[in-house]
Amino acid sequence: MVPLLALLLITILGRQSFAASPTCNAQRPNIVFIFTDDQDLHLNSLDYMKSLQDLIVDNGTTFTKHFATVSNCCPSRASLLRGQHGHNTNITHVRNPGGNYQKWRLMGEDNNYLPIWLKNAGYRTEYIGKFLNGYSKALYKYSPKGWDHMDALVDPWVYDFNRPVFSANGDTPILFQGYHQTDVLRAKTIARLKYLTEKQDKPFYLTLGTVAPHVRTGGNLPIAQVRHQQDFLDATAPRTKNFNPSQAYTDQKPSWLKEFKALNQSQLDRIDEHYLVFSADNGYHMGQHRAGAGKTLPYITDTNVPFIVRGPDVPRGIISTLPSKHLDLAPTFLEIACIDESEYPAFLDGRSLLSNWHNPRNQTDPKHHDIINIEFWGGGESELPGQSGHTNNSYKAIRVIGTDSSWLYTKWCTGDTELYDTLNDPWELNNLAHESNDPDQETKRLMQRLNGILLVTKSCQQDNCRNPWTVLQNHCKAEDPNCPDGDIFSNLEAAMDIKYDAFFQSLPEFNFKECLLVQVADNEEPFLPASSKKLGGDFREHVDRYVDPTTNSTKEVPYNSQQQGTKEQRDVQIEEMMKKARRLTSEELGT
Ligand SMILES: *[C@@H]1O[C@H](CO)[C@@H](O)[C@H](O)[C@H]1NC(C)=O
Ligand SMILES: *[C@@H]1O[C@H](CO)[C@@H](O)[C@H](O)[C@H]1NC(C)=O
Ligand SMILES: *[C@@H]1O[C@H](CO)[C@@H](O)[C@H](O)[C@H]1NC(C)=O
Ligand SMILES: *[C@@H]1O[C@H](CO)[C@@H](O)[C@H](O)[C@H]1NC(C)=O
Ligand SMILES: *[C@@H]1O[C@H](CO)[C@@H](O)[C@H](O)[C@H]1NC(C)=O
Ligand SMILES: CC(=O)N[C@H]1CO[C@H](CO)[C@@H](O)[C@@H]1O
Repeated sequence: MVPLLALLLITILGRQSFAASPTCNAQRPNIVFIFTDDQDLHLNSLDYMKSLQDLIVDNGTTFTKHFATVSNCCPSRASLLRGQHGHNTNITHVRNPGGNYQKWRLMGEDNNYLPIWLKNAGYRTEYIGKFLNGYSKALYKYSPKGWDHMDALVDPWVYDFNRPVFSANGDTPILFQGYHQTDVLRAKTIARLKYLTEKQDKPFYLTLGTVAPHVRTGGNLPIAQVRHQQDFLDATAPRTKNFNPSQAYTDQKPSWLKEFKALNQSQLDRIDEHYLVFSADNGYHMGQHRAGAGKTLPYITDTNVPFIVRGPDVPRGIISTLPSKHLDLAPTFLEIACIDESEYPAFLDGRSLLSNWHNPRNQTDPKHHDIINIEFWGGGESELPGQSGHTNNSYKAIRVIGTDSSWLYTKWCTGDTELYDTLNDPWELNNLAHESNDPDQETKRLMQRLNGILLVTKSCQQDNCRNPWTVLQNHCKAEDPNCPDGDIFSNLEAAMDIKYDAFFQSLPEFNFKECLLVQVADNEEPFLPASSKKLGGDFREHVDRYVDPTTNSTKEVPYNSQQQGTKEQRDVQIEEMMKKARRLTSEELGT
């Protein structure tokens, strides 16, 4: 129920002529963006996807260090669509009060986001599949803004693979009887691609958002198409080094995670069944750190997602370790669309990745470290029956990604601290900040630097997100006229110089005041610089308490009587599917 935006594939098809800004190539490529829901990078699910391997991986560049900065569906998608951190969109969860489609609308974030920017630049914008959580039978008339064509799955049926309900452009929702949701998504996408490439001249941006391999409502296992149910019967969830680890490791974990009991045989069987059912499209964490199944945690399985780009001038068959994050995609698409930088929205926190895509082998200076801010507010969840979620799951984390050193540092709302040396401990087992590991002076000095950077990134806006070291440098100068010039703070290694011990020691240690379900500025002091306390508030309406509209259906929408997705249905086109489709009645909608 709490989906993590996961597999991302961007394939840039042909090029089409179109008026463009003078600084840019007039041939503007089409952009096709495919993302699945809750797919892992580290549990090998991509190995089972042959078409993906043949069509995209072998013919594109795979980026192995791409991150979702909030490991949860709605915040992650909002962040991608606005090019901003979750702390600036304030869409911080999948449901009220943290956020969902209704909060997104009420804050007016839908008046200024990616499809609108691309449309203004002359692109045709289309979207098929799952949009933001809470686009529901009560809200379907408020079709997401900015799309020339929007065909969205409607709640509460989004996770019912055997009961596909879509609303096209805000029209009465349609039930596609007799078909599996994934087949309907495929047929719809093919029909739109035909239209876009044959029947109109604009360059286009098309998103396909699948629900697979997400679990069904209530943590029930997803339903694969009938034709795939016998595939991969022998597959089991990989026993990674941090899979169901011993008590000594669990004792080092923070907040609710340290309470996990070792997974017993029936839970392990369930995890393997879950993996098996997923076969072709797989999940997120499964048994790592004893957490049964799900996301919402800061660890590598939950935040580092598959990301592959295929297109003009993107090398084929390459693996790149250049770091990036979802909120960098909006500026990247703006650059592809030849929009002049002076016209970019002021609030973007990300940076364009286009030069990385064109030169994925170009490792920058090995001393250079990329800082990835990871954050979460409110409830963490488990999708393993018998293992419940927990409200104390707010945290602020940074990943420092470098070729010579690499770290994950996390401050939890419970006051717990975690530090992992992710170069030497990639499965994040030895918590160097934990008292049982008796942190030495060097570790403490390192944590003071990481605290300094976290103070900036946890609430950064715009340039401060791109250059957090500069904020520290300016702060140092403001506090101390003798603070040295130069690029002393340009990377972690330079900042480790003992000359700066006093400065880093003088910084307050970041701690949440308490565990809350939402982002409240006063709970997350201090702010560096002080102006970042606005948390994106200049670019959205303020919404505090709000109500999710509901309707009371008096009649149930029928499930397909049999499981769908047979071999024969593999190539059925949308026109054929439409013959059995019908509009939902007002009794079914409750309107
Ligand atoms: C490689 O990266 C460096 C550092 O970012 C940059 O200065 C240089 O222009 C890049 N080279 C190419 C070919 O993109
Ligand atoms: C395993 O643990 C779950 C959750 O605590 C429990 O419901 C189940 O009965 C246990 N199974 C076995 C075989 O002990
Ligand atoms: C959450 O953490 C706070 C602070 O440590 C603690 O007082 C509270 O009991 C915790 N809540 C739950 C439900 O465990
Ligand atoms: C974020 O949203 C919550 C809930 O809607 C609200 O209470 C809080 O004040 C907002 N925070 C900011 C910084 O806008
Ligand atoms: C639906 O039913 C609930 C419970 O009876 C009621 O509180 C609510 O007002 C109803 N909503 C609508 C839109 O009729
Ligand atoms: C879909 C596509 O472009 N496939 C190509 C992938 O790369 C191989 C080898 O270069 C080509 O043979 C395919 O046509």
